[in-house]
Amino acid sequence: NGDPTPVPRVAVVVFLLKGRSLLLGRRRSAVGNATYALPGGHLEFGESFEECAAREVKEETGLDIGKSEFLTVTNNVMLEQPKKCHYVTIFMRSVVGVDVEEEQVPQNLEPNKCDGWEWYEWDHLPHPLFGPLERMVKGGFNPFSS
Ligand code: 8DG
Ligand code: MG
Ligand code: MG
Repeated sequence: NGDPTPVPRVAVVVFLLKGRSLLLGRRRSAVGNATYALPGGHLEFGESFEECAAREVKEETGLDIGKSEFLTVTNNVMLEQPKKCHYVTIFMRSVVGVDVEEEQVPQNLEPNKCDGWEWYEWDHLPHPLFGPLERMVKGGFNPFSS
């Protein structure tokens, strides 16, 4: 790619859980285009993981999440994408009805980046999932029992 010095970046993404479902949106991006991914984005200078999680979810879906908790971190080297990138990805969790008020409806606030947000049952996930998420699921990671 044309960037002079590529570096790893930190991303914070959120497993937003509601019953047996989680919130996914299909990406419109040079990274993982047309794959289903969690809400989230880049950690900004000075932010905590929790602050970043709440900010990104709000910006992208309009949902207000109260608390979120750290689940796990993965290293994602994606050199095959149209835009080569490398992310250290922090996975957080918020549960609707516990950390998030019910009755909030997700909105697609960044339609240039996402086709829309929907709740998907864990046992019937859409495909293709975004690579980093696909690898976790195939590896047996379960956000409901972590
Ligand atoms: P920002 O400008 O709002 O900070 O960034 P963004 O436009 O929201 O970035 P993003 O692509 O949604 O997220 C940043 C990176 O996080 C993404 O390019 C790769 C990494 N990432 C994963 N897994 C996931 C995931 O499930 N969802 C999202 N959104 N990003 C993920 O490794
Ligand atoms: Mg974002
Ligand atoms: Mg995002």
